This record gives sequence, C-alpha cells and structure tokens, in this order.
Amino acid sequence: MSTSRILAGLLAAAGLALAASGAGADPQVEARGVVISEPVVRASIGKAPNSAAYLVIANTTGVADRLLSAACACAAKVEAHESHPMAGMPGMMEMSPTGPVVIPAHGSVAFRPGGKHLMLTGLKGRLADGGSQVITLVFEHAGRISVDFQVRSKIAAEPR
Ligand SMILES: [Cu+2]
Repeated sequence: MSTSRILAGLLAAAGLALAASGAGADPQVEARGVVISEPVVRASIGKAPNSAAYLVIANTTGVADRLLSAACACAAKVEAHESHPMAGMPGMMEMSPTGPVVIPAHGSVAFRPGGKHLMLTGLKGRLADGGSQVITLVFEHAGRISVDFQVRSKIAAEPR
C-alpha cells in the first residue's frame, strides 16, 4: 500500500471521528462500510412490555447488505417491523415483521416512527428516558455491530 493511500485512510478515519464528536451530533457507528446514525429507542410507556427502536443504516460499499437479525439484553426479542395502514380501518395502523432488510449498495434505509422499526418485545425492565441500551445488529456482510441507542420519550418522526 502506498504512503498516500495510508494517509487518505487516516484522514477519512479522522473526519469520521470529528463528525461523531461534534457538538450535538448524534452518536454514529461505522463498521466495515456500514454506518449507523440516529440510534434511539422509545422510553417505556407505563408497564408496556414492548418498545421500538429507530436508526438510519447507510451502506457505503458497492455491495448490497442485509440486516439479518438484532438483539438486546433488555428484551426477549428484537425484530425488524414495518408499520402500515390497516385495510378498511381508516386511521389505524398495524405492523408486521419485515424479514431481512436490504441496505442497498451506496444507499441507506431509515427506521422511523410510522415506518420501519426494530420491535423490542418482552422488555426485562423499564427503559427510562435519558438512558441508553446496546442493541447488536447482525448483517450478512458487515457482521455484528453493537450500537448504543439513546432512550428517549419523544422521538421525531421526520428526518432531521
Ligand atoms: Cu412493531
């Protein structure tokens, strides 16, 4: 590997670190070409045994990847879901498991309220606003990536 290549790699790494540590910046995790940003999980509502987590997954590589599974020590199960309007029930939403979620080459997929989310079922304790929870994501190519999700009682639906 040439010296200039190494330097370019170091600069790219430094740039990412700066972006992640900027004032008010969301925590961002990069591993093997997959970049996770805006990781948040909804704080528990009353004694509800379920919650949902949101994030944006970007794939900087030229090969499509797939989110195969996810897990959290805080829940019995974590599963990718998609919300959609209920047929014949105006204003009502329902949701169903998506199966593996494709992250296109040089593309990204947003998990946001009202759309895709990571469903946490069988919570083992209350998720308190202001805390954090590690959720481990498993990708077909990028492998396992553990991400610190911020616990929030209010979560914006729209991209920021
Ligand atoms: Cu769900």
